[in-house]
Order: sequence, then C-alpha cells, then structure tokens
Amino acid sequence: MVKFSIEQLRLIMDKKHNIRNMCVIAHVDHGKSTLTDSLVAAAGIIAVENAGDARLTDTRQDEQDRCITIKSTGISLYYDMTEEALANFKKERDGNEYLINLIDSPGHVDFSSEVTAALRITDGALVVVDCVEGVCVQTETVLRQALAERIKPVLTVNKMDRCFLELMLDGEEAFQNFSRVIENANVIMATYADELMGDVQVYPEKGTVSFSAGLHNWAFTLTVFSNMYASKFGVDPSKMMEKLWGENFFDPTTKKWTKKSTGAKTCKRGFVQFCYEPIRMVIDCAMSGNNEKLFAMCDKLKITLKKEDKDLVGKPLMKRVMQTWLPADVALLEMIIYHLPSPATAQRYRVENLYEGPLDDPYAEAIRQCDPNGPLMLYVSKMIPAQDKGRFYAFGRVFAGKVCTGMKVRIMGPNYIPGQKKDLYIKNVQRTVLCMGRRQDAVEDVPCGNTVAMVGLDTFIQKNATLTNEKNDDAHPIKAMKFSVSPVVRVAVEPKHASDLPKLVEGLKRLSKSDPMVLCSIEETGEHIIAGAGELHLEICLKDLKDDFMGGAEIRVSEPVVSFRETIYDTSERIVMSKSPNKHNRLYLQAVPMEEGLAEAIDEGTVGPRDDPKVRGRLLAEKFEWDKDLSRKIWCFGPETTGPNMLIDMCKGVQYLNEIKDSCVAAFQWASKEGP
Ligand SMILES: Nc1nc2c(ncn2[C@@H]2O[C@H](COP(=O)(O)OP(=O)(O)OP(=O)(O)O)[C@@H](O)[C@H]2O)c(=O)[nH]1
Ligand SMILES: [Mg+2]
Repeated sequence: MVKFSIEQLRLIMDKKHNIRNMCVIAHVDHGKSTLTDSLVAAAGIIAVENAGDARLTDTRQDEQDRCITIKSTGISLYYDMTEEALANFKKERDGNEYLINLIDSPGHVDFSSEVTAALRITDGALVVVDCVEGVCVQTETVLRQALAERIKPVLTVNKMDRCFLELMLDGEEAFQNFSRVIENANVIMATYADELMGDVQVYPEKGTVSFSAGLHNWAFTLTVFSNMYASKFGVDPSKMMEKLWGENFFDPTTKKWTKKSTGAKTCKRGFVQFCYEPIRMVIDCAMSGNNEKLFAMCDKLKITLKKEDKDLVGKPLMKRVMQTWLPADVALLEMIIYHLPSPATAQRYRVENLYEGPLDDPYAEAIRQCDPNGPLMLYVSKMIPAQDKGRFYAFGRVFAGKVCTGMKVRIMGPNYIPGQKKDLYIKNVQRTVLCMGRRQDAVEDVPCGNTVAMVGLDTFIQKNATLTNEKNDDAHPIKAMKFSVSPVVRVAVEPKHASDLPKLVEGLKRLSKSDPMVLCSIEETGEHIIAGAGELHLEICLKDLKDDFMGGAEIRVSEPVVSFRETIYDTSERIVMSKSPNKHNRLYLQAVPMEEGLAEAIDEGTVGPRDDPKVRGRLLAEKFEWDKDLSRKIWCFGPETTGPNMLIDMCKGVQYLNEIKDSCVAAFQWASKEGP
C-alpha cells in the first residue's frame, strides 16, 4: 500500500523549503530502526499494524537475523501538515506538503563510518536515547560528529513504555529521570557546539524534545499536550507549554499553579499531572482489562477507536489506544519539520564546512543559496550494492544544481588536485534513482537539497567523489569526510583453492567499494590484508566478501591481528649510542615525548613537513613553546615522512653532518614504521 506516488514526491523535491534531510543517530540498541518504522508507517509504505516489527530499514538478511543495523539506509517520507499544525510556523515554506529524507544509521561503534557518511548528506539529526539506559558512550560520539558537521539535533527520549510496564516509575521519579537524560545530552551539545549554529541544546518546553515508545508506535512532544489543554484552560498554547515542564506545579483542588510543591497530596508537577499520569492511567486500564474506565477515558480524550479495536485485550489493546491517541508519526514528524533546518537554511552555514575551494567562487555561492539553476555540486558519500551482483549505486547529496539521467559529469576523486588530471573522469550518469528502503524508483532528475542514487558511475568512483558539470573545470571538490574510527583490526585472507585468486582480487575491490571504512591492501609478502574498525565489522566484511563479492568461493582467514602502536611518555632514561660501520663516528640518540597537542596537530595537518619552515617555526614557538632555532633542525617526520614523530638534529658545531642526513632519515622512517 503506497499512499503517495513517485510523481508526487518528485514535485516536492523542487520545493527546497519543504525538505528535511535528517538521520536517526544513537547508541546501539536504543531503538532507531524501530522508531524509523513508526515514521515509515505514516508515509504509507507499510501498514500501521506492522509498524515496529518489520524494521524496514534493516534491509539485509543479517541485519534482520542479528537485530542490529549494519549499513545506514535511506528512505523518503511524505507528510502533509495540517493548517492548524502550521499555525505557529514562522519559517519560509511552500505549501503544506513536506518531504523528509530520513537515514537510519547503525549504533555499533564498528560501523561509525556509516554514521559519518550519513551525517555528511543530512542537515538535522534525531538523537534517540533509551530512557532507562540514558546517554551512553556512542551517543556522545555520534553527537560530537554531528555537531562537527554542523548538523542540528533534536532529541527523543525513547522506550517510554519501559517506565510504565517494566520499572513502574511514579511521575516524579520519571520526570527526574527524563530531565537527567536531557541534561546529559545538553552538556555534550554545549561542549561541541559551534557559535555559527547558535544554541543547539534541546528543551522540552520549546518542543525540541519528544518522548516516544517506538515499539508501540506512540510519541508526544509538549506541543501535543499543550494544544490539547490550551483550549480547556483558555490559555495560549505556548504559555501552557512552559507550564508542562520544569518547576511548575498545579493543584486541581485549588486550581492554582505554583513554582514549588505546596505539599498537598493533589499538588503535582505540570508534566506529571497533565502528561505522565493520563498516559499511565490509560496504560494501566488497558493492561488490567478495566475496559469500562478505559473507554470512558477514551471518550473524554476524544480517542475514537474502531469497533474491532475494542475487542482487543491486554497489550494489543494498549498499543492500539496509545497509537490512536498519540500517534508517533504526528509528534515526531512535526517536531522534525518545525525544528530541523531545510537544505536552503542549512547550506548557508554548512558551506564553509563543505567546500574546499574559495568561499566566494560561483560554486560556493550556489551551495550557499541551494540554487537549482547553479552549477551541479554533488557529493557521493557511499556506494550501495545494487541487486545485480557486482554493480553499485553511487549514493549522495546534491548541494547545488540538478543531476539528470544521461547527464555528462566531471568526477573528482579523493586524490584529485585542482588543475591536474589525476583521479578525474568525465562520464555519463546512466540513471538517477530514488532509494526507498528496499525499493528503488527511477526519476528523470534530482534537484539540489535532495539525496540521490546514480547508476553507471561505479567503475570510476572508489568510495567518495565530488560530481559537477562537465565544463566546470575550475570547481574544487567537496571536503573529504573525517572518520572517528580507523581500521585497526587486520586479517590476512587467501582463497582455499588457488584457482580462485582472481575472484579474491576482484572481490576485495568490490568489498572496498561497498564500505566507507574497510581497507584492502597487499603486503610486501603478497598476502591480502583486510583491515576493519573492529571484530564485528571484519566479520561482516568477510561474509560480504565470500557470499556477495566472490560468488560463494571459499577463503581462508588468519586470526585477527591488531596493529600495535607505540608511544613514549617520558624522556628515555639514557642516551643510546651507536657507531658508524667504519667505527669512526658515534651517533647519540634520545627519545623525548612531544609537547601536548603537537602529535594531534601533525595528524590534523596543521604542522607538517610541507609547511613553510618560517611559519612552522613561529607556530611551534607560539603554541608549543619551542626554541626558535630548534624548529629549523627538524630533519624529518615519520613514518611515511608525514607521521607524528620527528627526528631532530641536536648537534652543535659538527661539520659535514649533512652527509649522513639521508641515512638517518631512512633509518628513522624504518624505525618509526616498524613499531614495537
Ligand atoms: N520496550 C521497548 N523496546 C524497544 C523499543 N524500541 C525498540 N525496542 C527494542 O530494542 C531492541 C533494539 O531495537 P532496534 O530498533 O533494532 O535498535 P537500533 O537502535 O536500531 O539498534 P542498532 O541499529 O543495532 O544500533 C529491539 O529488541 C527492539 O524490539 C521501545 O520503544 N520499547
Ligand atoms: Mg537499527
């Protein structure tokens, strides 16, 4: 049952103010995929009854079997806002129809690179936090990444049903628990926020926090309740909303609001009195079979149940009543539409983070304005395996211009340097496609502000690329993504039957394309190495390699090895000495830890071998308190001549020292590469 057609969808894609690109991020198992399902139910692709059980965005068989998301999956939702719901909407809009391009991301650390790739092509994030487990390690990691990409967050406190059914929390306990969760998330947001985005913290009383039970398909924001009560109390909904959170107490016997509890038994916090208790009552009645009271309450709350719904008992009845009363899609989609930025808004401040070239050239300007008539600027963030084995869709976001079926594009790979020919191709886009969970639909063209999948570019794009019009040879690429994990766990693979070697080589190429993080390389010994972010990541990669990319050919896999890294914490306790082969020269060497932050600065590229020595000297002197002369005596960086180690000549008054410089540099490269 599809409620909307591709034609309808394509029409809204031109209305850049009515688009929201967002991803769902959270710690592992906090309910992202389940919650996404409730939203998809609203867009009409799956029937509402199944919402919460199908995990439609978990498209792979192993994702379904393991109940874990491995790849991020995009899906487009169509939502028609009512006139009343838009009454307080002050931002620019173009009619009532909205298109929400949603990406469900994995929560397991091993797949963080999928989150990075998803964040790049979205402007907003729905942060999901399990109300019982609270803010966890990965919640912080993904939030930090989101804010670094200038993605605006809204929060949902999820698995609310656990408060009622499992923990049986009373109202005050629940409130304290929720405020703590929100507070913890806000601390992280305040820490990593950047001033251009303004205040990114979330507040229930401003409607940027929702409370949800994805599994049971219900959710609410305080906006929902304040609209419900505003008419009853005859006050403005925004005033009502403030009363529903924080230190506001109401006593129905005196009908008075106070800032502190009066101590009377009937005096309760606004949130408890008006939101938590009514929900608890409905749930309790449904679960205990007290149908009379339940249906009376339904009448009062204007919940219209279907006749067959009234025959349900226990949990299914509770689920049905709750989702009729507080439908998850309405609360969440309205929060997303109200509070997350449209591409037109977001690209104005994201352009600096995105574009590598000068910020006043026509390409930067087209991204800033989200201009569909400007030059094409498209970032391919990942490659998605297509149904016919071995082919890939190039998936990404159009930041400016339009991409059309059959169009000739300039493909700038990650190693492209403006003005040179390296890593540059000019090819045709065979087809442009929209990805909707498991299905794909071809469309004629896709304008800026939207996500798109393209057929026919997979032989030219390894993992990421920037696409622009054929003739725009002065365009700079879009910045490469920064991953928060690196491929540290390595295994060696070999085919069981030597005749399968070509299959392995081809398979490794495909594997490396399909995953943003995995690294496939050949050692000097001829071994094929696969490196992943963790054991689970490797396991999935190996399975994909065997089953999908090598047609089931058998492979032998070595035990995983983590490549160790060595560092020094303190100055070495003695100076070591070595004699030259002719025994005429003595070399003395001592290891000293770098100043705090220097290794990181080298990793980030702020200090490096290619810097102007004068500039580098000044920077080292100012930031790391180096002696000015010392920085001129850096012989090399290592390993690979760029790494975060340095060899420094400390000799004074020695002649002809430069004659041994090359040998020392080579030795240092080797020593710093080998590690322990
Ligand atoms: N009680 C309760 N359980 C839920 C709710 N939402 C999800 N769950 C359960 O939590 C588990 C994880 O749900 P998922 O939706 O797969 O979680 P996820 O965040 O997508 O997990 P990853 O993608 O692997 O990070 C499943 O067993 C769900 O049934 C909820 O609202 N209430
Ligand atoms: Mg999931």
